[in-house]
Amino acid sequence: MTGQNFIFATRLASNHPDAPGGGSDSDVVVETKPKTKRPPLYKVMLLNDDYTPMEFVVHVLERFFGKTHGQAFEIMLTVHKKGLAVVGVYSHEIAETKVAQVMDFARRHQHPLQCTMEKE
Ligand code: TYC
Repeated sequence: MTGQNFIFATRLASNHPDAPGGGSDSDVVVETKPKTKRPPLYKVMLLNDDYTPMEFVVHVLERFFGKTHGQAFEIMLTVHKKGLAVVGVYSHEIAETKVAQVMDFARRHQHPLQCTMEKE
């Protein structure tokens, strides 16, 4: 983050800064944080299991995460071998939507596939 922001605080009275010639040696410099904060991002992850077919996971990655077939196959294999993989990073609302879409799609097809999110 570039630059610090400062405000000048002062006692209210004859030395009020809004008054002409306001401010005095009693003014205090207060450091504040710049208030433009980026919103937090969330990792969306797929978890491995023993039952969900590989081709179903590949389809999920293409359909909900915009992966090409090659990318989807690679990510699916990573999940299969390592237990989980991050499949995308999104705002809280988008991540929640992705998780809900995948969980609903898996449930409707009676696969135990799990999708979770975690603050980055
Ligand atoms: N382990 C599954 C199988 O052998 C494949 C699989 C991959 C399941 C990724 C879930 O998130 C997953 N059929």
